Parts: sequence; structure tokens; C-alpha cells
Amino acid sequence: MYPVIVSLDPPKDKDCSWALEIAQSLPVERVKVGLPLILADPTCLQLISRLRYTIADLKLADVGHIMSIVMERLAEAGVRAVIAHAFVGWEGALKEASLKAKELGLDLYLVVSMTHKGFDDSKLYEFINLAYKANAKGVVAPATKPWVIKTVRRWWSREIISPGVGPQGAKPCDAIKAGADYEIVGRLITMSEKPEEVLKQYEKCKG
Ligand code: BMP
Repeated sequence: MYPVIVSLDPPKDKDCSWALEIAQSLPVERVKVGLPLILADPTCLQLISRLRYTIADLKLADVGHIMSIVMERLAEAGVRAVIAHAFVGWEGALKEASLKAKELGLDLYLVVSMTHKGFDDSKLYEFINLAYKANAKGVVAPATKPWVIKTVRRWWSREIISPGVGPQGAKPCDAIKAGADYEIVGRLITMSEKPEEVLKQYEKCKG
């Protein structure tokens, strides 16, 4: 299997069948879905979750009881993992979210850095400590900033999953070479005429 999580973000003219077709046809274990898919068709989440290990990327960033309600709904739909923002902090937010994830058997991922230039990386160390405290399965860190991944890798022994490949600037394998475990790839695969060819580039990531 490839170290790739396919991000299924249907553009306006696509629907659930587009996402299902991609999830079904590609040899990947995991997919990531977010608001573009859920708003296109809320029932799609359940269908996708039956096919693949599905990470719900709503980038939860709320008070604890609201994140908990959302997580209960997501677990009901069958997703296996959720992504929350680290910046919301512990007391009143991630403390409750991490307890709820444990209760529901959901894997928790925390966003510790983002792919765009404007993201402030000054609290990276603090965010990694929060990820340990929350017993996160992994963190999201940007393929567009390999130096951030290298730093995270020094401090964080669990999974690093990394978006930003293709249209956002990183090349396939950049993040893996910097220390990530999976690259999160959306349009480079979902808009490709030959998605298998894109996946094949991952055969040689580690030389
Ligand atoms: P694409 O490969 O098409 O650029 O999609 C990237 C995916 O990763 C999107 O679903 C986006 O929400 C997500 N993502 C990102 O692009 N940057 C981040 O810092 C964090 C993300 O989750």
C-alpha cells in the first residue's frame, strides 16, 4: 500500500458518486473527507466510511462539548478518525475532545502547522506537547514546509500526516523524505487522468 491518504474534496460539479468511485478504485487504505463532501451530500460520509478508513477533517476548533457532539455524530456515521486544531488549547477544549475520542474509539489527529504562508509556526513545540497530552494518534504538518516536518519528527514519535502536495507546491515524497508517514493528496490524484501513475511515484520515496 502507498503511504498516501487521498483527500476527497468534490468540486461544485461533482457529487458523492465521484468520491465513491475514487475511493473504490484506488489501492489506498485511507481517505480524508471534509466539508466539501459533507455539504455536497451528508449521506456520503457513511458510504465512504464503509469502504475505507475515513478521516473526518472538520478541523474541529471549538469548546469541548461542541467538539464532543460533532465527534459523536461522526462516529455514528462510521468514520475512524477526526482532525482537530491544536490551537484551541487543553482546558475546556482538547481535554474533553480527547476523552470523547477515547470513549468513541476514534483516532484523533491534531493540526500543528499548516501549508499556507500565513500560518504562525511559533507555537509548534506547545502544539506537539498538546498532541501528546491528548494522546493523539498523529499530527498534521505541511509538506510545503519540510523544515517544519523535520522539526516535528524530532519531537514527535507517532504519525505525521502531511498535505500540500501538487497544486500547493510540494512534490510527491517531499514530506515522506522529511519524516512524514503519509502524504495527504487531493487534486493531484482526484483531478488526474491517471491517478495510479501519481500513486506509483510513492514506490520510490524512501530510495
Ligand atoms: P490538495 O492536495 O487538493 O491541495 O488538498 C489538500 C487537502 O489537505 C485539503 O483537504 C485541505 O483541506 C487539507 N489541508 C491543507 O491543504 N493544508 C493544511 O495545512 C491542512 C489541511 O488539512
